[in-house]
Amino acid sequence: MSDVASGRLKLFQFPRTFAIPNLSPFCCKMETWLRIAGVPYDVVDTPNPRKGPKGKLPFIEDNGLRVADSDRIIDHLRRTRGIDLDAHLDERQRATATLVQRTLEEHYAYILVYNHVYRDDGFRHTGVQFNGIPAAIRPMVTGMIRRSIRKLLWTQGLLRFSHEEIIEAGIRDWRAVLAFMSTGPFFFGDQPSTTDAVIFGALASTVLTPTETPIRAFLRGQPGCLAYAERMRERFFPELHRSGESRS
Ligand SMILES: N[C@@H](CCC(=O)N[C@@H](CS)C(=O)NCC(=O)O)C(=O)O
Repeated sequence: MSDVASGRLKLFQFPRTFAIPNLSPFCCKMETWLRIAGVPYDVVDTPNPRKGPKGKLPFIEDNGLRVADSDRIIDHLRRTRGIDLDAHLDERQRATATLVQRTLEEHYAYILVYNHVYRDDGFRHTGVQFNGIPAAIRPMVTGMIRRSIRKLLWTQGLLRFSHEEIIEAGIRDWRAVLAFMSTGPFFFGDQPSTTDAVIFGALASTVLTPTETPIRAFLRGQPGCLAYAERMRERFFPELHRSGESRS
């Protein structure tokens, strides 16, 4: 049976690395959302974001229709499948969800790129993300990617600050997010919501990967924070939890 006939959704994302769903917070968010919602899907590993409708990952293909951007994909699934992970949230929680998302996706995500890709300390580990590229051209391609990241971070403004200032800004992002986190098991209490997918995306990439930074150390030292990340992984990605036990 063809994929179109079976109606099974395809999720295009970077190949998995480490014992987390994805190094990309947006790909991790998307796959976590699908697991929380119980939507069946097949992963298509795509090291090249240019293949997507918006030149970024993740994107999906649903009955022949390609949709890019994690938020747009969630909207699409809400409309076409009637799934709303946030139906139980009140107005204040919805406002908090937006603020948390903006903090992590529009600010902290750049700090993640800075730590994982721009800095040699991070790239030493995360360079494995590019192992799918033929060895002969890998140094050239990764060099190009890292130069474009440098340009992006300079234009965005982050690189105008010292390393210490960038780290301090990242810790400030997380202090703000954690100030609103319930005692669990999920961000808003008993039921998971889209916010858990957003947070797990950024948190897994920070605390369950080997790139050592003061932000990672700070988060690992916060009561319940590492436990939350591990609980999310265990609950929604049990196959990764088992393989990550000895590594994280
Ligand atoms: N707003 C998008 C952001 C996606 C995004 O920035 N993806 C990054 C990976 S983390 C990407 O594909 N970057 C490649 C590029 O910009 O060339 C979403 O929520 O899906």
